[in-house]
This record gives sequence, C-alpha cells and structure tokens, in this order.
Amino acid sequence: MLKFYYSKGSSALAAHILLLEVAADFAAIEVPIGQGSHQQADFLARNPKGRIPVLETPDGVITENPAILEYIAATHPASATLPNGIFAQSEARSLCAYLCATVHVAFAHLKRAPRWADTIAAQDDMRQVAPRNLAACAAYLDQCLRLGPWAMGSSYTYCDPYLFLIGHWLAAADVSLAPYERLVAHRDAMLARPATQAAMAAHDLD
Ligand SMILES: N[C@@H](CCC(=O)N[C@@H](CS)C(=O)NCC(=O)O)C(=O)O
Repeated sequence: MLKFYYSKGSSALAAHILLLEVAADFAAIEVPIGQGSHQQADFLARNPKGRIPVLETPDGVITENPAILEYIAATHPASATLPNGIFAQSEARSLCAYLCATVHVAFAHLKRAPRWADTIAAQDDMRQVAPRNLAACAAYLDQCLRLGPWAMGSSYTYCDPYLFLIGHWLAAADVSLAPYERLVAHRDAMLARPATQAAMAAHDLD
C-alpha cells in the first residue's frame, strides 16, 4: 500500500486528486505544515528537505510533485493518466517542471519571501512583484490549454490535477482567472469530477 503524506491546502492537493482519480490503494497521513510537523525528526527522516508532499512506495520514498504524479500515473496504467509515447510524455514533464520550478516558486515569493531576502524592504518588494509574475504564468498556462479541454489535449492526464491546483492558488492569491477563459473552463471541468471533489473535501477546501 502507498503512504501519502500531505498537509491541507498545500500542493499535495494535486497528487491527492490523482490518487483518488486512479483509485489507488493508499493511506493518507496528515503532516500539518501550520504546526511545524514537516520539521519533526520522523518526517525529516522521510524527506530531509522538509517539504510536502511525500509518497512512500514499496520501492522507496518519492518527493517532488512532478515525480510523485508521474509515478502514480505510471503505476496505474488502467487509468490511462500517463500520456502515450515519449514525445507526449516529455511534453507532460515539461509542463510539470514549469509548474514546479517556476509557478510554485512564484507563489512562494508571496508567503515565503524571508527565504530569499533579509531586509523587510526587499521582502515587501518581492511580494509586490509576485502577482505580476503570477499573471504572466497564468497567461502562459492559458495558452498551454489551447488544444484542451485538458492540459495535454483531448485526454485527462496526471498534469491536470497539478494545473488545477495552480488555478486554485491563483484565485486564492487574488490573481483573477477571469481573463483566462481556458483556465476557468479547465477548473470547472476538474471541479465536476468526483475525485477532485473528494480531495478538496479532504483539504477542507470549497
Ligand atoms: N518542489 C517541491 C515543493 C514542495 C513544497 O515547497 N511544498 C510546500 C507545501 S506546498 C512545503 O512543504 N512548504 C513547507 C515549507 O516551505 O517549509 C515539490 O514540488 O514537491
């Protein structure tokens, strides 16, 4: 059985949706970031980076959202959430790398500014610039959906819960989705799926 370590409202929502979507056999273990549980020794033994999510598999521990999502898709072939063929798989990795390394980090500039700057002025500046960068990310992601309705085109893949998470965070960060019609349609299509609804409920989100 898989063990999935998550914190409510964190980026773990993406893998949580996918685990439910593919009907994985998993146990969800809450590690509340707000209580500092991700910095406790037992969690650091699993992920020395002290970050959520973590997936414990029969072969060992996986960290980093793109790797966790691809693992879930690849180990549940009946769900057909892994794109077919090396080109489509590379495109999926490319999108998830962008979500992880650029978009997620742009969000972190809002909440985790002290990680990158010591002075209050520099932190404030970073927070002020963040919405501009996030809007640029949203515009790019809207373009990515031009084939639609899903991130990779006509079929739902493991990228979709990750893209949904980002859309959800954008709205929560007061970056209006309204100008990005494809992102709005994608969010609505995701919200119509029972797995998304169940994962949202598990994270106390509506
Ligand atoms: N690149 C990592 C980022 C993980 C990450 O930063 N997760 C956040 C929650 S969304 C976290 O653990 N934050 C706790 C902290 O920064 O101390 C991934 O994609 O898994």
